[in-house]
Amino acid sequence: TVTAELKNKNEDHGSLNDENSSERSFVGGSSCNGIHTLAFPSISTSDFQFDLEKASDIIVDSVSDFLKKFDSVRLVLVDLSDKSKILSLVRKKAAEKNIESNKFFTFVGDITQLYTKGNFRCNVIANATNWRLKPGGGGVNAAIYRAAGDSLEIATKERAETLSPGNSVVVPLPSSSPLHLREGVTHVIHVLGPNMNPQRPNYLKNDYVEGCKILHDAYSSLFENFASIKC
Ligand code: AR6
Repeated sequence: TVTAELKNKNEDHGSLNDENSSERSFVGGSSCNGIHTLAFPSISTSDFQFDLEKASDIIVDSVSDFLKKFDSVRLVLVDLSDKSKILSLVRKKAAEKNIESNKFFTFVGDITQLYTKGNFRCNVIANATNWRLKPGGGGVNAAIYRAAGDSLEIATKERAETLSPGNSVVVPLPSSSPLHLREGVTHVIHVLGPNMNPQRPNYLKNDYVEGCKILHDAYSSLFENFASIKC
């Protein structure tokens, strides 16, 4: 899988040089470069405290189901550290299931700097959000709102006021947003996963029957919404 990551990085870097040698701006052109790519964090497994073994099973099953239905897409699970437990669990289980490593792989880095820091192009990113779709809090939600600027909050409010667990909403990023301009991200998909943290709303009190169902629904909704975006 490491090889697949590097290979994909290099391919992206190469195509960037061919196309955009003088300018690193995505405005006015297709940022997906023909490969519709979704980068997503592991939903619910940090602040929402969802079990990592169960979450990794659900990620791999959902990815596998999705890739049976769609061609010419890439799904990329992202986390900040190369010591990420969820990344190693998912890599192992994806290999056991023989999931094609050029269509699904893991990437270590900040999801808000995939292009500028990682030379990796993703036209769509997912956010592990809260039910009010509010900026701030912590984790990836705070990072994405910080990187995208105020226009993400405005664009989000035009699409939805709140989200229920297991659902997602697609938000087109205005081309003036720094996340669009610098990173080539055209859409953010907010996803609300199940919450196992007693300090947060909609706490599931360790009910993993319900929790697993909601996490499964969350990934299905995320991937279906991603597939509905025109590249
Ligand atoms: N880039 C990539 N991955 C990240 C980044 C980043 N910049 N930041 C965190 N992660 P979490 P949740 C990974 O806690 O568990 C928020 O306050 C992180 O290591 O962001 O669904 C919301 O407002 C982990 O693997 O989301 C909600 O209230 C994954 O992203 C609540 O937290 C998800 O961790 C949602 O909690």
